[in-house]
Amino acid sequence: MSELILYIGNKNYSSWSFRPWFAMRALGIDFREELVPFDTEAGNPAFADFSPTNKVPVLQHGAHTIWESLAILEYLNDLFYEIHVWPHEHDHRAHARSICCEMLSGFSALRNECPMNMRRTPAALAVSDAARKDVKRIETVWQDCLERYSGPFLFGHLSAADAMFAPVVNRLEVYGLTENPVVRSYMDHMKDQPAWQEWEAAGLAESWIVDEDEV
Ligand SMILES: N[C@@H](CCC(=O)N[C@@H](CS)C(=O)NCC(=O)O)C(=O)O
Repeated sequence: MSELILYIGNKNYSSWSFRPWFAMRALGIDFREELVPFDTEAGNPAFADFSPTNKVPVLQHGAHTIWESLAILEYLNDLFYEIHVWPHEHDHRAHARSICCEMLSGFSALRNECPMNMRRTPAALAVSDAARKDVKRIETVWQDCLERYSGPFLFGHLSAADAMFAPVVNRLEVYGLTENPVVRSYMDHMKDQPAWQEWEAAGLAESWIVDEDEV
């Protein structure tokens, strides 16, 4: 099989890159990482060499280019069916896809006001009502999954759903946005994963600063 190459941005800030990277690393899918740092002044011209949208993440597999984090997870699910990137049962899978589409298209107040930032020292941030509403909805979504499928991940075993929400775990943590014990225990479990710790350590070691993501 051709090598899988995952193009990503900075580990400290690139929340969309984190999603497929975390899924691949945590699920044991072999790949080569190509990190292309953001160049905010020049508008990321280097991304044009590999990305049809000038955004990351992008997965290269032989002649195939796959972009958009969710499309990459779907591709991996098709390629490694035995790994179950999505939950095995079709109704669980439908539920997982629903919440991931909600993540992809929603929670814009939270995403805009609280960028993922692995290096940020946790400190409470006063956020808008819209961002608070996003947090409430995420707490409901996670709590429902954790109760229905008995944890410790959203659908029992680690899946694309955990990967799609991984940057939100960082946001809730570093901006002090939740005290919900069920949610906090899920966040702790995610942060304990070796894949999380590998990404976080690399993010902490980076020195690039993206001013607009420093809140
Ligand atoms: N919907 C896309 C979002 C990709 C995205 O916005 N990526 C950011 C990095 S986290 C990016 O490449 N930004 C560069 C830019 O907008 O110039 C996905 O799910 O992959």
